[in-house]
This record gives sequence, C-alpha cells and structure tokens, in this order.
Amino acid sequence: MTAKLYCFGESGNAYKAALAMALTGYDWQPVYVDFFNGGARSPEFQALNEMAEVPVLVDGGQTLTQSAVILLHIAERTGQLMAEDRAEMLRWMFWDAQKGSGQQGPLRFLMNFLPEDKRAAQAISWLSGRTMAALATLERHLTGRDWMVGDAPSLADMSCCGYLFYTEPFGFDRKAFPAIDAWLARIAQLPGWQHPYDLMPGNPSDRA
Ligand SMILES: N[C@@H](CCC(=O)N[C@@H](CS)C(=O)NCC(=O)O)C(=O)O
Repeated sequence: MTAKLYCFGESGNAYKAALAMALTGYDWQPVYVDFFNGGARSPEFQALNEMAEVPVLVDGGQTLTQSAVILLHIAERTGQLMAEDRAEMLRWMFWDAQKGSGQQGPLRFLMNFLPEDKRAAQAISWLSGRTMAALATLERHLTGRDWMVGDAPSLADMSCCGYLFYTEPFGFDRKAFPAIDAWLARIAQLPGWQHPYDLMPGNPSDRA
C-alpha cells in the first residue's frame, strides 16, 4: 500500500523523509499539511500526532512520527541508506535533531516566515550563533570525506542536509562552507534527488 507522508514543502524535517523515499524508490505520496494556517494544530492532525509536528508517515498499519524514526523505518524496509556503522550514523542523526535541523528550522522560520513585527531580534541573534557553530562542526566533519558516515550515503546524510538546500536566508552561505557545499552537490547528484519544493506540496510563493 502506498505510504502517506504528511508534509509541506517548507519543512526540512519532512524533506529528510521525502528525500530518503525518493532515493530508495519507496512507494509513497505526500499529503499536504497547511502548516501556516494552523494545519498541524488541528484536532484531526493531533489525533495523528499528539506532538503536533510534521512529518508523519502512515505506512500500512503504522503511524510514525519524528523524522529520525521515519528514516530508520525506510532504511529497515528497503535495506538502503543504513550505514554499516549504525552507532556513528545514529550519533549524527541525534546531533542533527538538536544542533543541526533543530536550530536551523526555527531560525529560518523566525527570519522568513513569521510576520516581520514578530521576529524577535534576540532570539534570532542567539539561534544564529548556535547555528553557525553547528555548521562549523559539520564543515569540519565533512572536510576530507564524501559522506557523513563511511563511504556511501546513509540516513545521517538525509538528516543533516534537511534544511541546507533551501535558499531562504538564515545565515547559511554555501560558499562559506566548501566541504558542505561539495557534499550537498554530491547528494544532489544521487539518482532520484529532488529539491524540497519539487518533492512536496507547498511553497512560500503560495503565500506571496
Ligand atoms: N524532532 C522533530 C521536529 C519536527 C518539527 O519541528 N516539525 C516542525 C515543522 S518542520 C513542526 O511541525 N513544528 C511545529 C511546532 O513546533 O509547533 C522531527 O525530527 O520530526
């Protein structure tokens, strides 16, 4: 049965799952969540995910939330994108959930999607410092290696790249991070790769 990914184009956390499914040839379809009009806070959505967060994957009889859990499910089902060194792969996925996507997502939201009069300067400044430090960590790790773990793409790459293909500004300039830049180019060369706005419904231009 075709799996359903509850998602929206601007969601880097949903993109991780969508990208993994696109690269592995998973049988899936997107279900649009109207996040910017409260879609993730509706009683219907919260019945699906009590955490009121996107993404959610409904696959057969299972309802899965948290992008890392969904990624593991896809790798276990397909036998693809699972690094040989599972602990190292999980280490980077946990890191990403807190220091990578966990900060990039809110920062990008604050800087681009909140009404201008609600963009708290102090929160942006604090999150920017944390985000830049985490990007420096990622840059150091990727210097001299092609993939996050071992010599092939894995869930760690899906996770850590979640927000880095978007062009809405949040202080990440690819040119300033050559190892990240080259790694993103390698990911974009993988057969089946698509940009988040091509893979999932919803785009900032819808609200322009
Ligand atoms: N740790 C979660 C984070 C999910 C998340 O923060 N999703 C955002 C959209 S990208 C969301 O639904 N946020 C709602 C909120 O924070 O109220 C994951 O990896 O799935």
